Amino acid sequence: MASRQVLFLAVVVATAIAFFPATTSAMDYMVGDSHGWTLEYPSNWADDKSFKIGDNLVFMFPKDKHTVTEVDGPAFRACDRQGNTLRTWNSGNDTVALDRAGRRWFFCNVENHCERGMKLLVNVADPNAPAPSSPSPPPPPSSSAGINYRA
Ligand SMILES: *[C@@H]1O[C@H](CO)[C@@H](O)[C@H](O)[C@H]1NC(C)=O
Ligand SMILES: [Cu+2]
Repeated sequence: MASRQVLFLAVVVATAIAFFPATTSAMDYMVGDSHGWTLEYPSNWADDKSFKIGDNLVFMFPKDKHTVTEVDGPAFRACDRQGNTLRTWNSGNDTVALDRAGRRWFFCNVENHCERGMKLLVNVADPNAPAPSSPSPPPPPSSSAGINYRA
């Protein structure tokens, strides 16, 4: 009886592992680390990071000096403060949940702060998406390729 319970447990564990492969724990990222979300924000801060669904971005900044403004790609690229704004956070301690896969664009909507480097693009991965397949090799030539039957 005990061994049946052990077997049952083993099946449960194996099933859990099969259904949740390579699930890593969610991360809270302090944007800009010790610089925070300020004019000292290092523009390459995100370069060595891989964001995934479930992670959070925590923006810390002096309230009323900056904003966290989520915009679309064109507004982001142009630092266009009149562009398409999706959402703004301005408490100075703002957690943005990365709750969907894909690109998200943030900048500071104060004066020329975006031009001065307060802009952040994150590319959020879906850890449960199937791994991208490697490019398939070209199909092998069919057996008749190159043969001129009328020769
Ligand atoms: C920021 O907010 C979180 C909860 O939203 C809180 O736990 C934390 O103490 C706050 N940090 C500061 C420095 O205010
Ligand atoms: Cu700013």
